[in-house]
Amino acid sequence: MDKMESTRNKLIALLEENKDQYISGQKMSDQLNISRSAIWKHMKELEKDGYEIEGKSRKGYRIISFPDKLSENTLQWGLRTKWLGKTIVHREIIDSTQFLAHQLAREGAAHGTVIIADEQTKGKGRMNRAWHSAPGHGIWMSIILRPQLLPYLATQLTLLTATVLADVIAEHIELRPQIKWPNDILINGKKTVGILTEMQSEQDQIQYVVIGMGINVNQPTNELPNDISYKATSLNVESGKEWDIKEVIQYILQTFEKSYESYIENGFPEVKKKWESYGFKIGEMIDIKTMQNAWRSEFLGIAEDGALLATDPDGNETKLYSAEIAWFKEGN
Ligand code: BT5
Repeated sequence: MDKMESTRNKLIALLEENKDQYISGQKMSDQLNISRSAIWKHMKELEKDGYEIEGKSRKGYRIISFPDKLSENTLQWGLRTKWLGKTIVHREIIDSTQFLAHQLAREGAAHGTVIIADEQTKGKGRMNRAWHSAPGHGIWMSIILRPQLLPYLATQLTLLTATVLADVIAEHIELRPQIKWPNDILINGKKTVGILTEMQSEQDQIQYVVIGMGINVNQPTNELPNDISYKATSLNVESGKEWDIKEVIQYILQTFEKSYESYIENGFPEVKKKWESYGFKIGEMIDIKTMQNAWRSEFLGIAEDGALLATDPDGNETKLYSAEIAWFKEGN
């Protein structure tokens, strides 16, 4: 955090502490050790960010409301993480947060840098599929990580991310998420979250990983595009509530940081266990579709490297790295 930002955060803290009364420009200037004109400039910046601040001559300043809208400031305010999101880049509109994340990572952005947009015009899924990113109603976010891992282990980060988002949905939103291998989270059978992990690596070393996550939060039913409305849903539709997007993002970042640290320290087994508690259950029947084939198999678990364990069409045990999977439903 640079000096400007930390002064601004202190200023917001001071206004928050004094929110029921006026605090004089002089008092703020004494406490923050900056001039009164610097205070005034910060106030103007905060107003631009959507903070509503009342200024009265001879009384001072009073904060009336915090902005709903996302910005680097509002996202960082109250964020309880050590390293994740210490740098947040927020855009109202962007092509894809993945593109900017790659660019910033190539330019040396730190481990834990977060890119967030209110709207994406070219949100992307896997294999160049489109990801619909409604303005202001979802979380469209990419995280840059620089893990000291062998490149083949990066898929574990997708599964880790899925467990983090499932935890957030279960604990904070109080809905029952199901993870569909490898990267979807469903609620009541409909997709609410998509995860896209991309990586730049050398043979035995990851340079960086970008984990993109798209979460449908506040879309009402009629705002999900027609072509996917039968298979997609949002937290709003499922819970009947509107969610504070900023709060959900902070909760995600806090949960992610904890789970990531524990994964780096203890390895994949914990993630695997958690994943299996939200994902397919061992022994369940699943439908598998690959480029060449479609068949039904028993779900045998996930391998240490994150691959899906199933039987192939001939009944032999196999590891799958890329396939479309669905729960087998009676009558399908
Ligand atoms: C994914 O791909 O599910 C990964 C989506 C990742 C999106 C995030 S948003 C932040 C970051 N920036 C980006 O540009 N991307 C990441 P995949 O498994 O390929 O699923 C894509 C399919 O999901 C599409 O073909 C649609 O059928 C469906 N879909 C598209 N938009 C959706 C939405 N908003 N909600 C639910 N399903 C959607």
